[in-house]
Amino acid sequence: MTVRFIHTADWQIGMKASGIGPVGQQVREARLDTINRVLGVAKERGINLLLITGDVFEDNAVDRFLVRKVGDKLSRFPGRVYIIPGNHDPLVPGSVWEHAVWEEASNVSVIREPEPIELDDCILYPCPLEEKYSTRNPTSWIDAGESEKIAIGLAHGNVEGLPDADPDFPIPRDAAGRAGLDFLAVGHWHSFATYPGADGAVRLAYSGTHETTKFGERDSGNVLVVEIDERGAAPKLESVPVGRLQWQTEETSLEREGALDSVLSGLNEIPAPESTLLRLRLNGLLYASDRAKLASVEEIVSTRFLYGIVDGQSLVPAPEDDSWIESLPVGPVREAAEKIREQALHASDEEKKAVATRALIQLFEMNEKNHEGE
Ligand SMILES: [Mn+2]
Repeated sequence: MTVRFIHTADWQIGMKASGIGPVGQQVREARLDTINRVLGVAKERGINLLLITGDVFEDNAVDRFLVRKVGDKLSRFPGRVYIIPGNHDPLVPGSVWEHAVWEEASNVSVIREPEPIELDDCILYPCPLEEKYSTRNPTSWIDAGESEKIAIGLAHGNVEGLPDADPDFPIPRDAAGRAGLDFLAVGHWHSFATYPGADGAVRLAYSGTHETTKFGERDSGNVLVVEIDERGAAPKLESVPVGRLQWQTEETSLEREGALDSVLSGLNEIPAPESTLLRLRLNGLLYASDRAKLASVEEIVSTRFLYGIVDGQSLVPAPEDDSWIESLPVGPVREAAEKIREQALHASDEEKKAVATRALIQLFEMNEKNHEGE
């Protein structure tokens, strides 16, 4: 009998989303709203099993109203929900899992013991976490080899071999095969990622977070729809986008005069600016004739998008473009400009160059403003 379920994780409800000013509130709300989209995918496809593999909440101190809201949403799901606590919201005294809503939501099970749970057509092998950090493999207790039903593990941790990852709750890449599982659903890593076994079948995967949490997070904002036809069959996986916000990083190197024109037209091609957080990085050379356009780019980025920031700190004034300095009246301002230009071009380290570059731009802008209306 075919088993179908939704695998999701790392909702991190209550995430601070600091560093993006007042938009942080909208980012927090999106994480909550996108739960509806997750449940919508299940509804559209007639799926009545939802497996949540950890870090539903940012931490155990989040506002209890948020816990109530999440519990309420899940209680209205017309199917079964199984949740394992993750390292952000581990099962400790005073945790979010002590909230009354989890008792009230009769279709929702917060799993508190690493013990098999037998359902009609499959067996779950859950690995709830009870601490923030550990070097133990949370799946090591699972022995599903003798199971006649489809065996599904739920775990939270770092699959071995992740880039830049500490050995925190390490999960071997072949953990599913070792444990005799048909599929091991894993949380913690925010990107969708699959780990094919020697036979090519994917029995271990991260669904990734339902809603992207920050700039630079690849392939997040999805849920995973999993279908397993029978015990031993290769699971069929489909990553379905559900995220509402796009976190986009664009990087452009300005190499010639007028290069900002293509940056401006590129901004016009971004499809949903009202739901996009944009980080535009500019480097290369800035020509005097492009300074006004840079101001336009900055204005558009900061007003058109949900959130936008232009990082032009590493722009260098084009070296041949110093006629404005020569046009300054002879005196201390011009001498200063010449000294700063020297620093911007030839300082011994990059940080000094960057500081001088910014100073030169400021001096240039001050000079321009002084001449406005002339
Ligand atoms: Mn985690």
